[in-house]
Amino acid sequence: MILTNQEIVEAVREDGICVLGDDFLSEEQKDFFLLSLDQLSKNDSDYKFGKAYNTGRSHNWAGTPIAEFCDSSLVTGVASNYFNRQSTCEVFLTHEYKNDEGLERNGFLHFDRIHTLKFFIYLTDCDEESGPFHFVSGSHKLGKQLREQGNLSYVDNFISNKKDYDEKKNRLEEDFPELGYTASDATPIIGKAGTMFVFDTDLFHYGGKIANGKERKVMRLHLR
Ligand SMILES: O=C(O)CCC(=O)C(=O)O
Ligand SMILES: [Fe+2]
Repeated sequence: MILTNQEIVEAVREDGICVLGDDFLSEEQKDFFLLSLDQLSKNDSDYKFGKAYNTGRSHNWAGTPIAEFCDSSLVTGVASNYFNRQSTCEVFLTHEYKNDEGLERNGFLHFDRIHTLKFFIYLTDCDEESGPFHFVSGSHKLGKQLREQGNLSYVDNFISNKKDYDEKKNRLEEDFPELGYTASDATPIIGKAGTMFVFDTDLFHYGGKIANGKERKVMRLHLR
């Protein structure tokens, strides 16, 4: 299944997401991404599902396979086509292995409060029990409306703005019960290590809720 950047962008515009499959990355790339996460995992992290690291802009990885991937024609081509302007790329690495501290924000069916295009890669095999990413196809159109309505309530004061961000409504079941969406409306993406997909964060989605004894490792690129 070889999709052109144009086809990927069209799918994301239409459905909010495009699943690219599991044969885009070389063994070297996967090994390096995993090793990078394992190195970071020595550091503390305040993430209820395990460990999560925002490693900042991709240039922090200059000269490594991570920067090389960020600069690939796939990532840069899809991003420039989607945004029609320059964008920035941040690299996140996460390891989900805990389910006894309650639900982290990404565990609730939600759209993101900051509009982003994300490249999401499973670095470990992910089955139904390993906290797969779930999504509601096509929901990004409603998600965009809800996000923009929320933004209108922003006030022009930086302290309130920050507070507003923390309190900003983005969870379907808690904040918009009248819409009737529940986590059970969402479809999981199951796949082996290397499985990659691209989504617009206005899409209703959640993930990271692993079963006992299971784990999931992920690399995400945030483009905006
Ligand atoms: O961990 C997941 O599968 C969901 C992550 C998420 O909510 C996001 O990347 O915006
Ligand atoms: Fe999210």
